[in-house]
Formats: sequence, C-alpha cells, structure tokens
Amino acid sequence: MLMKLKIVAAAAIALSTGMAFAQNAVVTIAHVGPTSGAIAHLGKDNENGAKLAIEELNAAGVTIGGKKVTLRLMTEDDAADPKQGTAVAQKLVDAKVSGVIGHLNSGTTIPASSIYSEAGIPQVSPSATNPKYTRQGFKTAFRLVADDAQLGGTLGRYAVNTLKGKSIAVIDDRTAYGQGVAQEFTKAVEAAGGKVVAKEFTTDKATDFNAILTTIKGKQADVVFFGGMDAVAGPMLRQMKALGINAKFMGGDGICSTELVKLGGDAIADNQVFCAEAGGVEGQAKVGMDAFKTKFKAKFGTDVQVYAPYVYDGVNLMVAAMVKAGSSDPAKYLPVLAATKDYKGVTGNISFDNKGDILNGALTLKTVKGGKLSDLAVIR
Ligand code: ABU
Repeated sequence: MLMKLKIVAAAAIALSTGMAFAQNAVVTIAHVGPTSGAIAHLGKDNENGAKLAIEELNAAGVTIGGKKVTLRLMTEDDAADPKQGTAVAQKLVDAKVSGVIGHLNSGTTIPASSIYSEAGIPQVSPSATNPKYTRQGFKTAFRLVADDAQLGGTLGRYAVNTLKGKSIAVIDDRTAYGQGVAQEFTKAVEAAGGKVVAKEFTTDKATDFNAILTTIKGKQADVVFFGGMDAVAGPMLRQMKALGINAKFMGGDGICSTELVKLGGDAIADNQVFCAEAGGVEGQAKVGMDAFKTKFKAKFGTDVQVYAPYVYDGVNLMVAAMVKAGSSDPAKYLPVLAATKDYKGVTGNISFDNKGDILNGALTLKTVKGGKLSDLAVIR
C-alpha cells in the first residue's frame, strides 16, 4: 500500500513539474517580456521568437551529455514594470530554470540581472540597450544587440550631418531606456555642432503630449527626437500633425517597429520618421533573416515587430552552449556560452566581448515610406 502511494505521489510531482512520464529529461528555458500593457505586442513578438526556437529544437531532437532532452519554455510577463520584473526573476530562480531569455526593457532587465547573477543563471537579453546592463560586472549577463551609446550616437550624428537639423528637440519617457538613449543622442548632436533647443519629458504611460509639443512648436524645432517606445510615439506623431508641427521625428529601436506605422497612421509622412534597430544584417546574411521573417509570419500570422529574431537566436545559442558543455547546469554551460564565437544566427554572427556584449554590433537605420518601415543602411 505504502509503495503504491509513493508511486502515485512521484507521478503527481512529475506531472506538476512537466517531467511527465517521458523518457527524456526536461530542460527548462524561460522567456520574460511584457506580454500585457501598452507594449504587449513587442513582448508577444519576443515570446513567439522563443516559442519557434524551442519547437524547432524539440522537433530536430536535442542531446545533452549523451541524453536526449525535451526543452520546455516557461513564459513570464513582467509588464515592462521594474517591480514585476524582479518578482518574475525571483520566481524563475525558484523554479530553477536553466537559463533566461529576456527581459525586453532595460528598466526590467537591469534590476532582474542582479537576481540571476546571484543565482548563477545565464540571462540573454535580446533587446535591452541601456549600457549599464552589461557594465555591472555580472558574468551571467549577455546582450545580443548594440547599446544606447551606439544608437543615440549614430542617430545624433545623422540628425545634424544628414538631416541637417538646425533646431533639435529631445523628449524622453523617463525610463532607463528612454532617458539613456536621449542623453546619448543629445551628446552626439552637440558634439556634431548641432543645437538642442528643447529638452522635454513624458512617461511611458502618457497619452497627451499637447503641452510639451506646444513648447517645441514655439522653439521652431525641425527635428524631434523621442527616447521611448512605439506605443507612446504613435499618438505623439498624431498630435504633432494636429498641431501643425512638420518636423522630422527620430527615435531608437523602441519606436522602430511595424506597430509604429499602424499607430502613427496617416500622421506619418514619407521620410519623416527615422529610427534604428539595434542590430542588422546585410548582403548574404539577409537571406537567413528574410527566411526567418517568412517562417514567423506563416506560423503566427503576423509580421516580426523588432526583436523576435534576436530571441530566436538567444534560445538557439543558449542550447548550443548546453550541448557543447554536455550539461544544462548553468555553472557548467555558462563559461561555454560566454566563449560563444562566430555563432551563425539569423541576426548575423554572434560573439561576446568580456562584458557579455555582442562584439562588433550593428544597427539598421530605417525610415517609414509608403506606409512601411524601410532600411536605409546597416551601420557598425
Ligand atoms: N531597446 C529598446 C527597448 C528595450 C529597452 O532597452 O528598454
């Protein structure tokens, strides 16, 4: 009787932890992003990148340390909120996940990174661009994209040297990302001899920008830079049009999404908006990216927003490190992950520097034309 009870209890535990009765051991990888709230479309985009990678890996079969494994994706929503981000991070540590892909926002990625670091769990962010993330001395923190210094710097020089902006206004949403990229943009504008005529701020939840836009109109700004996300930038563009502000509109990767084009609608004129994705491929390497985008659309019925391909690469390279290390134990595969060199992803060749940043990261400058985002140049 006791033996029977023990078997039933073991089966219940196995089921509740997802181990089921399969022969394969289960390796759990987590994805975290904001799948609720104003930028849920970006969080879901990233989550779908992770789902696709896990599904393909399981279909192909993964063997780690001589044992066939089943990969399990644990998905969590941080709502782009720093407090929820740390709560979710602790939940993932308690669940003993083997690795984390995320978070999406710098404002959640940075506070969560100390929790993963303490637990020794590798974290690969596909999109957080605030430089601080990889400058805290954590061996567990990796980033697959260029940072805000590169983004803001390139966009600032472009505003002065190419767009010939004479009176530049800067707005940020006071988040770790928005404020950081706006500061880098301002520094670059001033270093290139440009003039910042207004510095305004809003929040990542605001919907009414009339007061700050009226101030900017009064300063006759010919370029408006926004450090923030597409969910705020779209309505801001509509209000700029309503106020008769004909300035160019610039922003970093947070606005460089397919959703921005929908949100801005007919308030966006051709060649009015300039933004940069914090990564990019060109030439032959575009073939892999284009194939990914086609596959993604066929599976999820929606275009890639921005960072799904980076999440897809993050999952794949994390699993490749486990396979090479012969273990999904974070302590064993972390050094292999850190030593990643010339990994061939859909987002290009991935190697990490000694901080965990992508080596030789690119960015793609884009504009909106004919109701679509279109690439202008890949810059390193
Ligand atoms: N990099 C833009 C969106 C994510 C972030 O850094 O907050």
